Amino acid sequence: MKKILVTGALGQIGSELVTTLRERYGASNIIGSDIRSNQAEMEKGPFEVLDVTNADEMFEIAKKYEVDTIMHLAALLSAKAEAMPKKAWDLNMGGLVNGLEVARELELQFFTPSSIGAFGPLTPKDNTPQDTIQRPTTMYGVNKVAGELLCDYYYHRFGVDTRGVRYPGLISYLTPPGGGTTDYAVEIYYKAIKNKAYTSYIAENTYMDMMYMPDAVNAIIQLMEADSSRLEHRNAFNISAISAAPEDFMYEIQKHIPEFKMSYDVDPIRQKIAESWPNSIDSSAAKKEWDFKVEYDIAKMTKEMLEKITAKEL
Ligand code: NAD
Ligand code: AKB
Repeated sequence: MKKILVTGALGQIGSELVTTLRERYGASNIIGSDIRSNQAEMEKGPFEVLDVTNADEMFEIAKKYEVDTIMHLAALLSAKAEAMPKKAWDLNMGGLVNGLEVARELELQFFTPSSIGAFGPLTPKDNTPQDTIQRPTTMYGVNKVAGELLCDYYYHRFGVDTRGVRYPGLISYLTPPGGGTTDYAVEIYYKAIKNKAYTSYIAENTYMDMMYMPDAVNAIIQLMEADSSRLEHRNAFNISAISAAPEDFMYEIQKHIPEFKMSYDVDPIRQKIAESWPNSIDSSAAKKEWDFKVEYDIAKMTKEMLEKITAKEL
């Protein structure tokens, strides 16, 4: 039976990952943790207030619960990291190295996500290969490339079973996104329902990879349960479900809300980040090495997002 410590568990991914893990492995075997607390979450299973930049605290909690795995999610996302680069470095790199050290000392399996943000303007933009040029121009991207290399290093140097994916922009209705460039693809659904209109801060014809949260959570489980001997890459697997620009979301939403209108008021900072990322990435290494697959395309996701948000807002 698995025993897993999840950091950053109250965030967009963690809040859904913890629920799925508790269903799969038993509530008492999943220890949620975050720098903040949440009474409702604390009542559903073990939960600890943990600042990942505190190495001793992370070690003590992992030891106390005798976990065999850390899923490390605590981080600052791209737009916030660009606004607070030094804080991003301290959290994104400091938290990661602390997690890897705990995994090394206690011989734990370790998962952490990288991002399409690990690519940059020199990376091939279409069908971006698994192994390619990575010269990101954002602090978030610098953190993600360094993190991918650090996870590889801990595997090769110390034998820590590190695994990870490069997530695209994730779309979900349960917990709002934490300050990224792809957040528009979540906001658009809320505004479509509330105002029948959305002003996009990302320009028309700007393509980025996206994925619906249930597929993103399943990918973690698929990868962590995969046969280790099949994994040639281990960390930073490209995974994607959808390549879309703002107008693609508009067309899909209009199938359900015909009066929905879209306008543009481009934010130069997030637009520049978006333009430095790929249009679409190639997930073939993940498919080959651990049978990565998704269930949701943009049409199926849009239908469910609109239904779930409508039910939630009632
Ligand atoms: P999020 O911003 O929604 O959640 C991050 C959580 O970390 C928050 O609950 C926050 O309270 C917590 N946190 C902040 N500082 C902390 C600290 N010092 N100690 C402990 N917890 C702290 O982020 P997310 O979207 O859930 O992302 C999780 C991971 O997935 C990150 O590494 C992110 O880069 C990566 N990722 C996310 C996406 C996406 O679209 N959501 C895409 C690619 C990669
Ligand atoms: C962000 O926009 O920062 C994230 C990501 C793709 O890493 N959603």
